[in-house]
Amino acid sequence: MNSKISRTKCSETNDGNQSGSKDLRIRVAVQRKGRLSEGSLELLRSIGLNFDYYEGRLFSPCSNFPVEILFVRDDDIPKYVQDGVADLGIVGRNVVAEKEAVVEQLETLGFGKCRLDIASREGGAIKNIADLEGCRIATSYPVILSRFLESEKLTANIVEISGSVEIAPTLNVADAICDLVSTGSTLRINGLSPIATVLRSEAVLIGNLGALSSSDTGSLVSRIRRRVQSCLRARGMRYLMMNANKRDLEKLRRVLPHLSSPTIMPLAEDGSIAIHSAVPSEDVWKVIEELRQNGASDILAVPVEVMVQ
Ligand code: PRT
Ligand code: ZN
Repeated sequence: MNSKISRTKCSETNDGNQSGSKDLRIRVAVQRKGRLSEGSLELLRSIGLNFDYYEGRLFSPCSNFPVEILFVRDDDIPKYVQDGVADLGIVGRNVVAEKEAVVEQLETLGFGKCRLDIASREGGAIKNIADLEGCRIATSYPVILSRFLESEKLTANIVEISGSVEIAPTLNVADAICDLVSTGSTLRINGLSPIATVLRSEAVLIGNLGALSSSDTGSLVSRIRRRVQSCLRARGMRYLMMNANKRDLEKLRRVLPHLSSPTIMPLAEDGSIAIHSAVPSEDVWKVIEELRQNGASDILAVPVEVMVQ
């Protein structure tokens, strides 16, 4: 791979206006087709990037921001970002660790959550980590597994398999497996049960080491990162709106989390007020119930799209 591929010049300003001023595009690499594709595209759209996508496409330029989206296999993303072929990438933390990519992990994105587990036959002889000594373990993650075994001071035979790792014990290719697990149903169907978690993973935004500080693309990379941070913050929040009598204000204030002071507006009806406040999504029902008990009425909770601090 040519790691020094030149950057595309485009005739847009940072806001996408056709002004004639020359600027650079940055590249964001995402999984072309797989478990992370939908979440990655949804995130890029929610940060305001406007682009076309259809299956089989390799590149998509954005019409309103100097970004080009690169659709590739997830395994290639860490190296592309490390080598500067892409400035940013969205990929599982497990792949970054396996490829030993030298990149900056900028944000954890909250989707594609899974664990890399070691599992053995249910009711079999391997019941805990110590029992793995001298065993054969099938995996697509030999680098992560060998590091784990080393840290546990165990010697085992790693059998590298590229897919359907879960059938290795049935085929007598291995005594145990080390594979990704999300719901656990693949393990159960194959008569396996987990004995240890090697790594917890989710999709992460990674950046080329020089990308944030680069004099040409650094500010674009920072803008994308800030937008991602704002969307992630917003996803964890609900915006609450309610009506109340002014005399209940102090009680209601105590119920609302102290993240930011609520907005309070007088209503046409004498003594009535409207109160607006952002609340963490996980607490929203508890807060609504307490607000109601303390005199609030007509309570609305709506999702927050963007939250810039
Ligand atoms: O073609 P390409 O190389 O791009 O894709 P891929 O086939 O290598 O990857 P893909 O799309 O399967 O997964 C992409 C990423 O999604 C992984 O690297 C993880 O970061 C994340 N992810 C989250 C998972 C899972 N959950 C997951 N459950 N990746 C794989 N699985 C598989 C697992 O390997 C096992 O076969 O799902 C099965 C177990 O699932 P449960 O629900 O039965 O436990
Ligand atoms: Zn892959």
